[in-house]
Amino acid sequence: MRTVYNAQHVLHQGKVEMFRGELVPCFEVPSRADYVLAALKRRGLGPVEEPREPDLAVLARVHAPRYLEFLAGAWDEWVALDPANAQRDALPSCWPIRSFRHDVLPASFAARMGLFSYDAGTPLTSGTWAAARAGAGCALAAAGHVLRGERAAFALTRPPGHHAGVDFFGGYCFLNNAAIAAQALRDAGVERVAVLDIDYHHGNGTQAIFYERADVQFTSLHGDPHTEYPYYLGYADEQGAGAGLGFNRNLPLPRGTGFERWREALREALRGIADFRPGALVVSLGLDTFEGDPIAGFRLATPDYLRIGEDLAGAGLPTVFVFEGGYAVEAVGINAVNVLDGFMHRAG
Ligand code: 6XA
Ligand code: ZN
Repeated sequence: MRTVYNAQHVLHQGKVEMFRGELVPCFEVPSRADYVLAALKRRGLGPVEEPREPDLAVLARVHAPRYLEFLAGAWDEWVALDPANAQRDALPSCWPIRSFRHDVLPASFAARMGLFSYDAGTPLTSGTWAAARAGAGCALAAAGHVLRGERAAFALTRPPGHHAGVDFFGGYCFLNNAAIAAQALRDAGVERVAVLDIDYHHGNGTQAIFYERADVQFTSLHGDPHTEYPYYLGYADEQGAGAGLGFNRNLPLPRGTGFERWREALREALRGIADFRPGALVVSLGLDTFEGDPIAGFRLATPDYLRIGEDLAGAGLPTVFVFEGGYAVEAVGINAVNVLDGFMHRAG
């Protein structure tokens, strides 16, 4: 399997995030991708290539132009407020929730940070835009390989993407790489695209992007939002709206869930995907379902990831894998490659 690697990921290196009333070191660190790359090479999974920069117009197929403009200029604005900010991450601290206006674009940088985000755990840094933009290019290039007939391709990039919506960042995500890949497949003529999100956390951004559409089906297996981040979306009764009714499926599982039960949910998800008869599958590949993950609560073990890859290959679909969460950094590399290896074994 071909990997499209974002060598610019390292430009996004947050210092701190808000966690339980304190600013703590970021969990979403560059070494996550480094461990995956090392494991890929060690196990000879296939060629690794770097993509070209994507056009902004392609990103605007998913994201709002005013949001992309904000991201592109945010760091310079932050430093213009105070030159000492060059040493600090930018974090939002004020949000326009119910009863506030969202149509006005305030002049204040702090106000726009809040308008375009939903948590204080997602630092914006000097290299965030460059890293995120190049990462979206990886997702697009991986989709391109699949469109040209490859059975599967892997977009190895960070920051992750599945929490990012049309016009907001959060959950360590800025550009929704999986959604950008799915939209690219649609735009190239694939009539129905399935997105399957197996990260521990519900992919609220991806769900919201496609919620009213019948051409992109979204299915997610994740920690029950009653207790798990992102809390406010990811419940089983969210089935899509308007033309999209029936094309969104959430399978929340309780904290503590082990592989046997998780795999039953995966197979249930795959049955729903088969019924949709998609032309391609995009997998949001989070590895924070691992028993050793420091910020999640499922109990999957390293060999289980081989089985996941096999089950995914059983869908028989051209598949784009997009790297998402996973913070037990050393294991993330092995577990990610186990999924891809299991997939290729079964795919033959
Ligand atoms: C709250 C936890 C963010 C979860 C990020 C993640 N700071 N999403 O792994 O998939
Ligand atoms: Zn996650």
